[in-house]
Amino acid sequence: MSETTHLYNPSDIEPKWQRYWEEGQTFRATEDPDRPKYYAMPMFPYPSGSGLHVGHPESYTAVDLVARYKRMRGFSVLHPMGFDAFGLPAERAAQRDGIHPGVITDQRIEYFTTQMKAIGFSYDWSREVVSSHADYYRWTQWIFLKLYEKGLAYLEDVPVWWCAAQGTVLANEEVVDNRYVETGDPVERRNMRQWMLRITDYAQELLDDLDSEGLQWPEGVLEMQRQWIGRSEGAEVTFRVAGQDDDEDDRSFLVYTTRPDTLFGATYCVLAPEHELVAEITTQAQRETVEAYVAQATSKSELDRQMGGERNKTGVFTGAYAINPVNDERVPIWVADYVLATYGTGAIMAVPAHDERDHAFARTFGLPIVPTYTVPDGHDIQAEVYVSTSETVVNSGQFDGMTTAEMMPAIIDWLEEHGHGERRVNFKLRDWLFSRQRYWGEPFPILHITDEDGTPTGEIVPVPYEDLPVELPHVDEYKPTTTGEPPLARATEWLHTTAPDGRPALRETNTMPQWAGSCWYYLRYTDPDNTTAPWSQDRVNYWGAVDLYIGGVEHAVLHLLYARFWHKVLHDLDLVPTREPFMRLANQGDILANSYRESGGKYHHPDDVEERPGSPVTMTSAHDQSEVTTTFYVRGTDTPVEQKAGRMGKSLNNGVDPMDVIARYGADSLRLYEMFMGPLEQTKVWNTSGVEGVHRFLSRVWRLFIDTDTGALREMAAETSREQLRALHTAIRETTTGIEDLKVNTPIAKMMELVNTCSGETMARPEMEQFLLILSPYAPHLAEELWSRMGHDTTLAYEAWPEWDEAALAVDSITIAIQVQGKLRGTVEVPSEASKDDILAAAKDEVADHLDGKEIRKEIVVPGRLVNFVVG
Ligand code: ANZ
Repeated sequence: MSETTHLYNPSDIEPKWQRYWEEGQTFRATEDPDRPKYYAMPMFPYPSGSGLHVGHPESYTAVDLVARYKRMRGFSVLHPMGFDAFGLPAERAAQRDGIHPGVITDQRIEYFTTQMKAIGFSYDWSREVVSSHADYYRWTQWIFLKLYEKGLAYLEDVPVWWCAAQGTVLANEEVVDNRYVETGDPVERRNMRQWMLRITDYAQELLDDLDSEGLQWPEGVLEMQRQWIGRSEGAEVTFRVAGQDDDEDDRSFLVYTTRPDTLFGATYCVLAPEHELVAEITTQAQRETVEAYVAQATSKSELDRQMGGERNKTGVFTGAYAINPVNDERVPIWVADYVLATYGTGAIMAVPAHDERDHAFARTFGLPIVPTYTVPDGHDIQAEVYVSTSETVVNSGQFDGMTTAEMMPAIIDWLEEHGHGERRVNFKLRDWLFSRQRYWGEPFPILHITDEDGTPTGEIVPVPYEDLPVELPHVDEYKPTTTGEPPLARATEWLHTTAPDGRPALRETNTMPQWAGSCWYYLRYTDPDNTTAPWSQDRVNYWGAVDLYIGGVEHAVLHLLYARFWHKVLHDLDLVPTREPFMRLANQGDILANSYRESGGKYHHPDDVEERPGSPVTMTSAHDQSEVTTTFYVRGTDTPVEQKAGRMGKSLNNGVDPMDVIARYGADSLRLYEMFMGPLEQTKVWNTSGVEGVHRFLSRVWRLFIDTDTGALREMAAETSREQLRALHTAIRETTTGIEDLKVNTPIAKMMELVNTCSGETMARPEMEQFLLILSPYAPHLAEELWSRMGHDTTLAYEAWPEWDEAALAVDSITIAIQVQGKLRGTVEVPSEASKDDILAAAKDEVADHLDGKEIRKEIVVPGRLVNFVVG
């Protein structure tokens, strides 16, 4: 037999072990009451058309390490995978290709599954969930009905972005400059009847529980959630509208302010353009200007309005005045779009001296600026805002002289006593717009009662629980109807139905947004085949909250907030045992890849590019038209291309398919490289030649165990040397703490050091086995193979995780005498194998007094015994 056949060859090993795990159901999770549980999962993917790229397995591998480690620690581990399968891209593909999105989605899931299995993740595949399958979304509908029964789901006319070309409502983030960012289609503001979820009922709880004991989330994510919930404390203050021509006027409006302490400095008020008083109070002279302003302001998105920047504040005077309740002064009422209709009361008192936006506005329109705090010497309040509150209250009548801490309660008490206002807490969080005019989503289990000619009466009836699921009907086209109804209205037979009491009814034609399915999938994993309930109490009580959840930071707000909201509702219904769904959260950093673009703008795949270091050339960058020098060319041509790292994907044509990496280096190398690239949470640039490095390491591991001439297991040493033992136990310690702390890259370096220390010499059998066990979460195929060649006939997945021995880590030390000019001046303890440089550094430190100010002429080191410094 030729020598090479016995080298490390992952393709001989990996499929075999994947089959073994699958056939033996090695990773099947069991609700074992005698063992502690551990529940670990990555965020499930959307099965896109391009399959997994090498960015996905990063978080998957990290969770897999922990899952494998915890099994070896005696935990009963639940480590599941599923698919977030509803969504717009599949619907688009369906429109384009005329294939049902369900068919397209299931094909894509199949490819994703093949890829995942080829990487050797230890999922319990029997628990797979697919959010677009009726046996899953039946329960999404079930939960919706629970929300509806609790009064947490309601229909409302809301201004939405309507994109006629796409026939759908878009989210605020999808609209820029009145166009849909993806397609450039124009969008318009429209009031439409939409399903809303009353997440605001849970605002305080969603905020408070971020501080729950045991919740281990990145501080950045906690802060993003807090900001999004946006709790603020302040007061609502009533401003009366001043009578025109000195007549009495009994109209008034409320403003919301977080700074009632500055009330004496309120020199004008602003109403949001949508405020109901605007039309009423605007004077004849101002009417035309105000109407024109209101019309253009309401067509902008909230984001655009807030992003307007301090410099280009816009607004118009209504001609009317209000009375400031604290000093009875008449202040002008303006309309401006920096005040949002949907926050607070939709009206503000403006304090230009102490608020940046108000200051900019007052400067633009020449409104008075009156400070209510002393400002530092030399600070010109007319030119510059003063937002600090540390000074003393002024211009505020009886309150003058107070500090902010005194003023705040004093003024609120005064307002409450005089009936001019009251304390008030506000949240930025809005109710959740929960319907979409799309096909590929969960149908609502809702019926609209109609009269005999089919006109809805406005009465709504939920579909009875026993009639779930309301299955997605087949439609001839995945487009809105010609009258602008959502695509489901095309399914006329499905659409017309009867209510449980026999009255004619129409089905709801909106579908749920893509977020719905991901709000509760972690609960379904506990009991995925249940046909009588979304999950059984026993199962969900056993698994409890998810112990480890890893996914992209792009989900720091919405997905996590929505899932927490549903979880809390379910908890209030006694359906789940915990108040929070995810105890420990971690985010993986993006994996970027170099992209290669020619001057004309076209991207070439990295495989089609070659570097010619000797032939640099200047080209025009398609990114910013600058002149750049490059040494990269489209393979076999003279077309230069510019290299730039970016997110992997179709648009940059730089995706790396894990299957290609596996074909070249094997899954274990892929896994190891994913972890070796750097700290989990950091952004990293993929570099295929880096995979080669870890592959070489695994080949060395192979050669440590296997005689590559014969293919037989090598003879193990009778004894493990002191150095080997120390390197091994260092690796055990680092791997243990590294996996526990999700510092998944550092253990690899220690394992590499161990193999270096061995330099081809085996350790004794027990130590060789310990090494395999700690390697196994990273390179499970190789570890299983070598484990079985060591003579074991069962998987190592449930072997006890090795403990490190402090004694083995201890370093022998020796005492070195230190002489200066041959005279003994001290001693130092150093590790027995300390380098000459280390010994010298320690020695100099010890006798620093004797060397002070003197030039060292000579350093004599007698290894293991003494150091002598010759000075002069
Ligand atoms: C007077 C004042 C003086 C304010 C001052 C701030 C500083 P947060 O903390 O975000 O809740 N405001 C209230 N409703 C608004 C709306 N619908 N659109 C735009 N701005 C609105 O902010 C509350 C503050 O934002 C309120 O306190 C109000 O301005 C403004 F030195 O009132 B303040």
